[in-house]
Amino acid sequence: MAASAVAVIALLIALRYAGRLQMDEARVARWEAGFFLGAVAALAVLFLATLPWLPWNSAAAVSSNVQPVKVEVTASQFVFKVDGGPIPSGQVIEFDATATDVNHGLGVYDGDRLLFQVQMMPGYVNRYFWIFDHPGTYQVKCMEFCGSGHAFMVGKIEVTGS
Ligand SMILES: [Cu+2]
Repeated sequence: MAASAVAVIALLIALRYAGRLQMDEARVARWEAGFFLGAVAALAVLFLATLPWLPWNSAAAVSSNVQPVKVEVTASQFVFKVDGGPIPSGQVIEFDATATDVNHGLGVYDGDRLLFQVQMMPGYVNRYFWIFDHPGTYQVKCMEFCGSGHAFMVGKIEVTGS
């Protein structure tokens, strides 16, 4: 209520003085240009400063010359089959994900945190690169509704020390 009253009063004052206000358009244009350049510079600094913390390390893995460890993950109603490994932490892992029957989704979790997900399609191999930052048991959940057992379609990935 008080905020509305203040807004109405501010509006009335603005309308009262609207006609009298002399605007120096050149000055406003300079201020706008300065604000724009400042905002672009601030965003560029922010972007570059936070680049190392991007959650997608797939691009870094692909651009490195390291030979990845291949892991094939095949989904069928309602199981995951993981072939390959051992899967070491700190190394580039290439997940080749496919399905035998219907579309599924490969969602890899570290506890409650979803690390990444990849669509799994019959007749097509989706390739995804990931670097696990610590050893342990990671949970795999289906991310695509695939039938009556979808909610129970879970698996696991064991990641060893590097
Ligand atoms: Cu599913």
